Amino acid sequence: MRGPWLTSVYGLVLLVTLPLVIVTGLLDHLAYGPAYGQAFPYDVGWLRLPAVDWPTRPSWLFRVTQGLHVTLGIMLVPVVLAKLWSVIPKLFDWPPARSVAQVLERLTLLLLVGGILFEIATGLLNMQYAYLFGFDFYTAHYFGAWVFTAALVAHVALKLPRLVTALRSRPVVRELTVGRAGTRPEPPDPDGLVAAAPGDPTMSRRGAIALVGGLSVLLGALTVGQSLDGAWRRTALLLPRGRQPDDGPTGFPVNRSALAAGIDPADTGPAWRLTLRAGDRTRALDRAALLALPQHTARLPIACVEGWSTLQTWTGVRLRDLAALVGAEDVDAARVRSLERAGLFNRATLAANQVLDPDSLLALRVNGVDLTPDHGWPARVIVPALPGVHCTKWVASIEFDRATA
Ligand SMILES: Nc1nc2c(c(=O)[nH]1)N[C@H]1C(S)=C(S)[C@@H](COP(=O)(O)O)O[C@H]1N2
Ligand SMILES: [Mo]
Repeated sequence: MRGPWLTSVYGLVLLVTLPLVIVTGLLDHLAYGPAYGQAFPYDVGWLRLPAVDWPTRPSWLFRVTQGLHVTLGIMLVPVVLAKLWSVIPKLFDWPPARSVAQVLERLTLLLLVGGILFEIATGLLNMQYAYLFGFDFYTAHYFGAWVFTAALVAHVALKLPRLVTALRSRPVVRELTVGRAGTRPEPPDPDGLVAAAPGDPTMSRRGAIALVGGLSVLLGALTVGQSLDGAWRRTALLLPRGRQPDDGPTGFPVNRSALAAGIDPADTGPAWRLTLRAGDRTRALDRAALLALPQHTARLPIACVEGWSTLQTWTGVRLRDLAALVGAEDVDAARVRSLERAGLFNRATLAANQVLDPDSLLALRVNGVDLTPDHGWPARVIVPALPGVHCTKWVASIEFDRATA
């Protein structure tokens, strides 16, 4: 079966879909940017993306970019493996260095293959929250993506003519009518992908394509549930983190429980105060005082950078109203801090547009009931289109920077 045509079919699928994975990945990095004051991701030096504030509209923006990135990325794993299998003779080309051109080509292959395997590994581990090696997966994934993308561009430039020739050599529609019995080797090719002495076919080419396509669809079907609400969520068998913990108004995924975050119930009881600060102005409000302020309700997603997302109805005080309480109508940024002491996500910086959106809330209630401890009681941030990781739970204080200060 192996040969330039089959390799080119897998290659074409990747050529069309990988740019979408790359672009959504870059957008996700922009949304979860180093600019926003969390432990992750690290500053990436000259690979920094242009400083634009992540928009708040449409509110499903990050849910879609992150969902596409993760779901497509998982679905492409069988295609990548099949493509690697189809070029196995190339990977073990011997002697390894015949000419400068060949050495350069092999170097791009090393970066290409190493790059995509690294991206798959860091992506999948991150989704399972397996922060195993004590380094920041997001930043590693980001650097790996640039290495891979550069190698991909070089590879496409080198191989595109060959891909076109190979695809023209056997019209896809005709090839799909050929069963196992009629399967013949492709003619010998300069890359040596076709076996010198092929055995009898054990499978047709259309069978190989159907197998890979079927696996891809199966993986997708076991993944998309984490981006859907209701009963669909239960189909996300591969991503247990994104599944429904239980039914009822607060039965949606929890990133970090109050227990895991070390939240002391004594700190979230009647003694809890929200501290607002802008310059030398300070206000402290308890939950009753917050509930006495104008309440606003918005239906907004939480979309976790690890892949799952969910749409819920949040009620609380507008962040811009809180800014106004300390005279920071002209807010430039807000620095939110949690009661949580040691966690990586115990603080976040919100840009001006993210504070000023009329749906940006310090939520006190969700789906008509009080927040539960795990969802951030007594108060948590929720901002349209903002990655879940910046929607700080168990908020202790918000400090507003003023534009004119
Ligand atoms: N203080 C604090 N806030 C936090 C987190 C955290 O670990 N600590 N996790 C964040 C992440 S990564 C996500 S996806 C959302 C999840 O909100 P939920 O647990 O209410 O669904 O909370 C965010 N807020
Ligand atoms: Mo998250």
